[in-house]
Amino acid sequence: MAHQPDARGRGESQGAPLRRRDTIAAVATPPGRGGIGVVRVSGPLARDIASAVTGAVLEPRHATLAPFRAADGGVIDEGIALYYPGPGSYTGEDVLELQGHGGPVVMQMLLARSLELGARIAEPGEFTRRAFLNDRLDLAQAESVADLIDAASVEAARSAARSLTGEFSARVHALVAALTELRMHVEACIDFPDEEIDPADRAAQRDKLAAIRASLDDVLAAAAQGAVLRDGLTAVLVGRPNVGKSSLLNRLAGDDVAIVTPIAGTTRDSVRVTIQVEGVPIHLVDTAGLRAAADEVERLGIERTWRAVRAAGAVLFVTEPQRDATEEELAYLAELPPDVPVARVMNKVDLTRETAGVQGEAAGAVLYTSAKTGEGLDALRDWLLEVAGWKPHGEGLFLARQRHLIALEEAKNHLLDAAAHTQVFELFAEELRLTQLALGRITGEVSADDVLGAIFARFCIGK
Ligand SMILES: Nc1nc2c(ncn2[C@@H]2O[C@H](COP(=O)(O)OP(=O)(O)OP(=O)(O)O)[C@@H](O)[C@H]2O)c(=O)[nH]1
Ligand SMILES: [Mg+2]
Repeated sequence: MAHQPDARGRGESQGAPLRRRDTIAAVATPPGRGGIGVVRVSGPLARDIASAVTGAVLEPRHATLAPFRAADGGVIDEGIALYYPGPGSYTGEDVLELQGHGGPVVMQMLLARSLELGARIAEPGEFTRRAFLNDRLDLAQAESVADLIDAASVEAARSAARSLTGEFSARVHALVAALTELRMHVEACIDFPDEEIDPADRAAQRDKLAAIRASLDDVLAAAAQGAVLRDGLTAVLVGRPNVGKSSLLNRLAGDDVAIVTPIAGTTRDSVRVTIQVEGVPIHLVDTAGLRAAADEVERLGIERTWRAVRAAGAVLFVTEPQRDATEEELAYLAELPPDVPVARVMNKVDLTRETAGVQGEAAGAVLYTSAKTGEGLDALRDWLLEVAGWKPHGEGLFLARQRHLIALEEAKNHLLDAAAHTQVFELFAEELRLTQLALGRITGEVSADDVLGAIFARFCIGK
């Protein structure tokens, strides 16, 4: 066969045997005070550091209460030391965890002690990177470590945990396995003239291809929904002064985030707050009301409004229902970027039952709300979810990243091309190979070093 379908190419581990790594250390718990703080050490010196600090030979994977000592024998802290010999550890190397009292000075002293004993400070994400390089986690799992830590809702955390335990990777691996099988089948046909191929074989190949396409579509749908959970939507509240933008923001956030007064031109700066709607993060931006600015501060504020609008995933254009849209409002509406979904929000419906008609182009969604009574806000939330691309999907989402979606889309396109070329075995086989390569990037079987660097650099230190 021309290509090894499951060839691995993990950057540093490619070809030459793993080079002996140095020992890294970091405070693994967040800065600040807490009941417990953990210093984590990984690498060949972990064992020696353990005995130098605790004065004991630690039994693997047993909690040992011990004094943690400085070089002069003075006690820094008393805590629990845990030693995990490699490869059965998080990183796959020898790992030491010193669980002390979570004060910043204690933690820094313990870290300094580890450095004194030969470790160096870990880079962001380096523990997880080593776990990946030592095959403890694949790339999608490693990314989900960061996503689980950063999860902003229960739903996001659940989806990240599903990726961490390998469910997402298992689905991708199943696709790769099916592709490998189909490729072997197709590549075996390459050397034979067309008339020698059993038509039943061709039919079987087409069936297999169809099955792979269907399950790729499933994975893509679950991943796309997961990406919504991770990234959410940025929605900007825009409109004339005094229409109730800040009041709507406060009501949606359930908190007095922005100042509200009857004075037109209250909000000067953009105010941001993230709310959760069914677990989907919606980043709301309240802005300075649009009008011919009265002073320099307001002018700068309105400039910021337009900047926020240009970066928006959705615009809530707020007006009052008891009057028709003004010329000015219609002009502002016309200035909104054409590709951003806009909802016309008629606020203050509690003041009047007679609502003016909606004017202006592309009426799109029209919502009637009252920031005062809360009327219409459920419909507003529903609209935001719809624009975010959220469909109630139940279980089975993966907290996918854009990187994963791009790879899945690419795989899908190659499968489409494969389907178009089932008659020419060379082309068919080549498209299947490209599909497999795209999928391999998700789990990191084929990843360039710069991609790995970019992924792990976004972790915090100690992870
Ligand atoms: N009755 C009623 N009053 C509202 C409603 N929403 C806002 N208001 C009032 O309208 C006034 C202006 O509200 P804001 O939320 O400050 O309006 P804004 O659009 O943020 O105004 P600027 O910041 O000046 O652009 C305040 O007196 C609010 O109490 C509503 O739904 N019903
Ligand atoms: Mg305001």
